Amino acid sequence: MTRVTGLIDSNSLSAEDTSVVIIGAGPAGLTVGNLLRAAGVDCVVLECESREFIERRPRAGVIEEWAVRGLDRRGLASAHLLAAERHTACEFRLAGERHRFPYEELAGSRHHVYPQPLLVTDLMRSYVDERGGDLRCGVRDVRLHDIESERPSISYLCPGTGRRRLLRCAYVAGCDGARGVSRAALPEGRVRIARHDYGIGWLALLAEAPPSADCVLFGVHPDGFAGQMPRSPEVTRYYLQVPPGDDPAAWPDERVWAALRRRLAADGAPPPAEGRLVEKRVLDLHDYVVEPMAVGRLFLAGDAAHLVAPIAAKGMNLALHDAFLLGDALAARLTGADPEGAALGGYSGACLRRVWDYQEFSQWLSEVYHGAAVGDPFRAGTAVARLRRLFTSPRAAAAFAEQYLGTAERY
Ligand code: RFL
Repeated sequence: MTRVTGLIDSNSLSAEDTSVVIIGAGPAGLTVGNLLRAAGVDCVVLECESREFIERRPRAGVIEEWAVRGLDRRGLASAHLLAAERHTACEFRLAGERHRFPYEELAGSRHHVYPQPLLVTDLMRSYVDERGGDLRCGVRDVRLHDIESERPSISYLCPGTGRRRLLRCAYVAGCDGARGVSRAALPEGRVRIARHDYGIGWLALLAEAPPSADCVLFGVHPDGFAGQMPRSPEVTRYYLQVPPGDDPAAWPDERVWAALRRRLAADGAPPPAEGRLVEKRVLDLHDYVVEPMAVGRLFLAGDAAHLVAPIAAKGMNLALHDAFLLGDALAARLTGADPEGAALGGYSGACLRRVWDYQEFSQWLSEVYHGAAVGDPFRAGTAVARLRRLFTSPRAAAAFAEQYLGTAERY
């Protein structure tokens, strides 16, 4: 376990030793923490929010089946996750027509409908309550030191005392999401950060209302994209394409529901069921990728390393993929199963193949969703052709299903 080794300098920094410090208790950080604890490796998870807050934060809603299997193989899939509702199809709506896309038949795989707060709660329970993992919530001003040395350290302000504390470790897992400190701690010139801005906004909405269909809906409309993602029988996520930087206040509830009704309208389809809108915020769609995902003893995972706009519902799946590889590689290195750290050495390359594939798919899908609404008749024509190809070419449909479910055999 973590050992307190006493004071190390005149500022009364109390220093402790542990094997791995994990910054961030999202899906990536908690998965890495669980894998380390299961292997008997000591670690500390530092999180700036409270446990209650992160167990309720609404975000993703679906997990690809390979990721559920990955969790299950590592003893991290709860009975609820394994029994969760599965999605086997999605539906595109275009020019008043409904096109159901039965992806399970094509890819042999499904999505599990399991909102991110439930997964985080499961992982938290397993890490803290079952495995006795060390989680420190509410920490402030986390700083990374000496990440290119063999003994990096992390310091932070303790919420209870307001004092700075120091954790010395062998490895650091930077799992602190898009706004964390890990990425910023990478030494200049050692990584490349590739970024893509879509120039498109999405109004992200959560409604206390049942979904109006049993699957995800994608509305392709000249006014802009609209999406409906069932979360539970009581809660539904909606997205509306809006100008980037738009003010959510410009979208009073009546305007939201009118736009959803119009953009999702199709023959014989019921209108969206209305309910209280409990989240309303504008996302400016963008992606980035950090290459490589590791420098010295700092390994990034999840959104800290790459952001993929929620266009194809990929972010949490990528975070889990990274966490499986990183947790397994760190455990192997620290238990002596992989004394040379070969898996850690291959970590970044192994993650990035899936990351870039998902980024490319999101870009491709973005054009399908948004091309009809950019005001350029040429792009509108090619976007609709892209979509129609899915309903006329079995090979194109199969390729789409494989990318949508992430089932390619090798990346
Ligand atoms: P997270 O979940 O952001 O967790 C990072 C954690 O780090 C903490 N933190 C810090 N802790 C200590 N010190 C600091 N300085 C810190 N700074 C931050 C944070 O409080 C947090 O607890 O990152 P992680 O683990 O990499 O997981 C990534 C996923 O959360 C993300 O990719 C998904 O939510 C993306 N996403 C979706 N992904 C899917 O696979 N399917 C979906 O359907 C889907 N829908 C979505 C989404 C993201 C959305 N937002 C955030 C734009 C829908 C939305 C609206």
